[in-house]
Amino acid sequence: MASSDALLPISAREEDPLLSSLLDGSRSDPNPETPRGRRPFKGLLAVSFGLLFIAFYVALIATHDGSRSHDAKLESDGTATTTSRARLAGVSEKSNDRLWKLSGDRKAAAFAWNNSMLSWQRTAFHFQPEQNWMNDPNGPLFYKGWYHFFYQYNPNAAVWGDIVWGHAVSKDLIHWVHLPLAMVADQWYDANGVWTGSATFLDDGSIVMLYTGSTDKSVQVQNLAYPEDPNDPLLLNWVKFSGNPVLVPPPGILPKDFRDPTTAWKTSEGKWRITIGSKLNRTGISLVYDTTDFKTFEKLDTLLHRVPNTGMWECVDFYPVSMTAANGLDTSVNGPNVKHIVKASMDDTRIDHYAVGTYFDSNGTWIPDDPTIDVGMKASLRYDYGKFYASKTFYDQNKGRRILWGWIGESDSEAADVQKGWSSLQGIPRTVVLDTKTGKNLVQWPVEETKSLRLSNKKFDIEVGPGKVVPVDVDSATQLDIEAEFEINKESLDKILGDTSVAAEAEEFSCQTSGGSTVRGALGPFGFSVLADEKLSEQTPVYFYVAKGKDSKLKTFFCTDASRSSYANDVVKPIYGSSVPVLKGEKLTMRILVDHSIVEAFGQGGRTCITSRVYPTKAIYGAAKLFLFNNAVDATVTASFKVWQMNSAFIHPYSEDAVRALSRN
Ligand code: DQQ
Repeated sequence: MASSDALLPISAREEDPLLSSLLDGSRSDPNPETPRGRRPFKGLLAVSFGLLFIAFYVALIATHDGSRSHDAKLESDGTATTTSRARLAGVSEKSNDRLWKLSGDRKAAAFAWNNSMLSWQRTAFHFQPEQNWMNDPNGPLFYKGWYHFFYQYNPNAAVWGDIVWGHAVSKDLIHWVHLPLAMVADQWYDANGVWTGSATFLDDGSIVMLYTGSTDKSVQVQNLAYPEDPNDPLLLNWVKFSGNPVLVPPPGILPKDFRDPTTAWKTSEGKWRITIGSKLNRTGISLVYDTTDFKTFEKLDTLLHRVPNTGMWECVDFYPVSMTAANGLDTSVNGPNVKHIVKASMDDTRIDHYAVGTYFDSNGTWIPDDPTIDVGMKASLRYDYGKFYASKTFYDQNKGRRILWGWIGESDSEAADVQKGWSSLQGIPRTVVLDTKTGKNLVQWPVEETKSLRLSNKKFDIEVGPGKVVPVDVDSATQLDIEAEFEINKESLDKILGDTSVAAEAEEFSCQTSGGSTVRGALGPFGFSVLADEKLSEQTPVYFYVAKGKDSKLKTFFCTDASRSSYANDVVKPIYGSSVPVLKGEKLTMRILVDHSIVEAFGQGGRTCITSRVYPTKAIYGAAKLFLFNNAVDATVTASFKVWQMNSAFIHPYSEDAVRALSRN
């Protein structure tokens, strides 16, 4: 591979060793692992844990003060205190601020953001609250003609803390009206936060919501809530069950390691079953409970699953996928031609990992099809190779599909978030199905309603020779939907495959560590540079890199390189990506959604997805451009693509008029 700084003029990129080690997922393990096969809940241990548990439960119920003292304790700049608050509370925090301060830029002053730059970062068609902090998606559902979206929300600041449930409704998952907060922290059992939870439809069509409360003593417990008026399609008011909490940490589980109940599914015996993420030492685990009424629960002796050395599992998701059909499955569906997905959000790395496997109804366990890529292992599959965390799916009975929501955090500093007054987005909701062609991975795709935002489009067929950069003539490049097919010219392919002097590189290549889009290989990289200024001094390339392997076969990688996305020094600018399966006869395809500070990229129909947050300082407003590039040394590439300008979504504050306007659409 050669490097070509001349082709794509850029400012030099500095590696951030601290960031690399975090993204890398390499971790040291201070605690000895629970030996394989040892059952931590059994035998003598269980007796002592049992006694401890009774004492703990009595203390938990007896010592709560029944009221909530809840002062906002944010520092004026919202940084250091917030970080430690989240960590102390036992949940994910935002750590970019610390990251850049500890990186090579630590002596430099933070970039001087002005209001015009910060205003541009707000998105036009992604879901976000009017202001302040948002994190995990919660309890998504479709009810009486409305999509409901709940989310972790801080009503008081643009940083994590004081968490309650925000709520919004939509007819199409694109246009939204914000509603009043669904649940606030007004009980001892959620005084330190109304944390993540999920919805279940009971057999009679009524809804129950299970969520984690962080109690007045910061113990993680599970609570039950339900709509006050089932006839209200907007589900405005929620009642918390008088007998809450319905579940407390079981023996052997630490008080801050028990959170995020899933949607329930039916067992063959007709009971409801849920799973809840936790950890035992460094082993990530998913506990399983059966219930008939959501008020009393029976804990299974077995775990849904466990993976050593993966740390705390947050926001576990568990659902069936069809091996044959393209539609989604309701959570309780099981049987032949059904596989089950386990997804866990790794608290240590902030990565959502999933695996495809087999579920056993009889004892509530699940095993991965391929144990070498089990949930949370370094090589395991990810929903998204960029910024995407604490995701949750739901079955949309309206359209017979399963939809995935993911929290897209910021990659800038907390100081900048405080200055702009908001933090975080939700990704465009994606349909998620098993890839029936490979049988090994999921495919994700923006919900079809996204197309309703498409305005004018332009179609292009462009042949790009090695080392060429071509401006793409679109009026404005800040809100785009791009669909493209690439074909490497046959002579180039034959030449490379037949030429033994061309070294194999597929085994060593990785988007993250192989130098990004300026490094020139025989057959790549090629793709688009989005959010680029005229001189390409800022740009975010989204590209394929095709590499020859030792077996002389080609392997394709799909990457996004944010390392030159901004002149600012106080943002994290990673190179993201992974390999992507390309089957015989398939062209290389990509789709990219650009919406101000977010770039979502879908490779090969959504087999590999990459979401990036980028914060250009020059390539904004009218100065944001789109380029096509081919940085390969040997290959000529033909790109056939369409670019749509994207409309802004209607995302309005709560009023009856706004709800009426949305119902008319
Ligand atoms: N966020 C919630 C927790 C969850 C974490 C708190 C994941 O319930 O584990 O805001 O981002």
